[in-house]
Amino acid sequence: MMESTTLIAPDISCEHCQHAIEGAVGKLERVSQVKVDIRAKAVHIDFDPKIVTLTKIEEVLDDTGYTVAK
Ligand SMILES: [Cu+2]
Repeated sequence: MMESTTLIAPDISCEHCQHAIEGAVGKLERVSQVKVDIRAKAVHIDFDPKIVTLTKIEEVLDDTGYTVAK
């Protein structure tokens, strides 16, 4: 069963950020969709929480340079 979440990463500012995030998070197993909304600084993710945890996704975002706001 897939789950959807929206994370806010305040450092998102342009299409470069969008592509970096969609590339990095999209590579994760059982992430079926990643969509970045540049203006909202938001990342919409559909994922299978049994295979890939939210913590893992946040780690990948952090490693890519986009720390998730809490
Ligand atoms: Cu950018």
